[in-house]
Amino acid sequence: MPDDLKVYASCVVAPCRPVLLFLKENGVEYSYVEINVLQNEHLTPEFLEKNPKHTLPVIEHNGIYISEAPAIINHLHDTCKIPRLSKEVQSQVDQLVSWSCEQLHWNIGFSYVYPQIYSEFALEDSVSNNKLIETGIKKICEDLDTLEKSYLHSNKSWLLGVRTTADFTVASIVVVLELVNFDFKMWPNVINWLERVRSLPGWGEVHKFHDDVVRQIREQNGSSDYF
Ligand SMILES: N[C@@H](CCC(=O)N[C@@H](CS)C(=O)NCC(=O)O)C(=O)O
Repeated sequence: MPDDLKVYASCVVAPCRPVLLFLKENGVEYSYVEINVLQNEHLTPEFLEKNPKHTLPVIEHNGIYISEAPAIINHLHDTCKIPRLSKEVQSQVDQLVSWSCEQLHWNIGFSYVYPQIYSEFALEDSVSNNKLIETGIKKICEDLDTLEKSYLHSNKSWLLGVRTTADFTVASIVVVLELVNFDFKMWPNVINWLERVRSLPGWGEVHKFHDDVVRQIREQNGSSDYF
């Protein structure tokens, strides 16, 4: 168990959740510091000293600061002495964790969901913003097709056949689509897999804020699918 592990995270930032799930799943103790991004707490001089790139999550461990969810998970693996899977499987896990926190989060978050719900992520003129969202949805459909057909085909329960960190990491990013009431019906394997991941211990606690927001959105839209 690492000494003095502090996690700086935000309940609205999706890539924070895989780190929290990883810590909970492996019983690692830590102290939690909520950074209110809506009030720009990640842009204060104190926070920029911890992470000049001002992204969340960040961990502080024995005097060093680490950002980027995949690097944090990798660091925790070693310092908490959490057993690695076979080299072959671990490389596949690392590949999916990096992909989800980079390309998938870029496509789902910054190119589709955030420009629709946060004004600071929307492009100034509405034509360009609509173009961004149109391109975003095409990439997201490709990403969901990849999950559906290349990872979750043939009744596979988990992305890599066995449950790994990749499942809750990829799922934490995919559920960001719920913030715009996205309809997953073209991807039934993804729907079933999301239900499975959602029932894992720790998921509900870590996603409480997200789930509450989604529930409110669904109530406003009169839809009760999923919950
Ligand atoms: N690749 C990063 C993604 C983290 C990320 O995108 N964080 C965004 C959340 S939307 C953030 O902190 N944005 C605040 C900013 O960039 O000022 C990771 O894996 O940690």
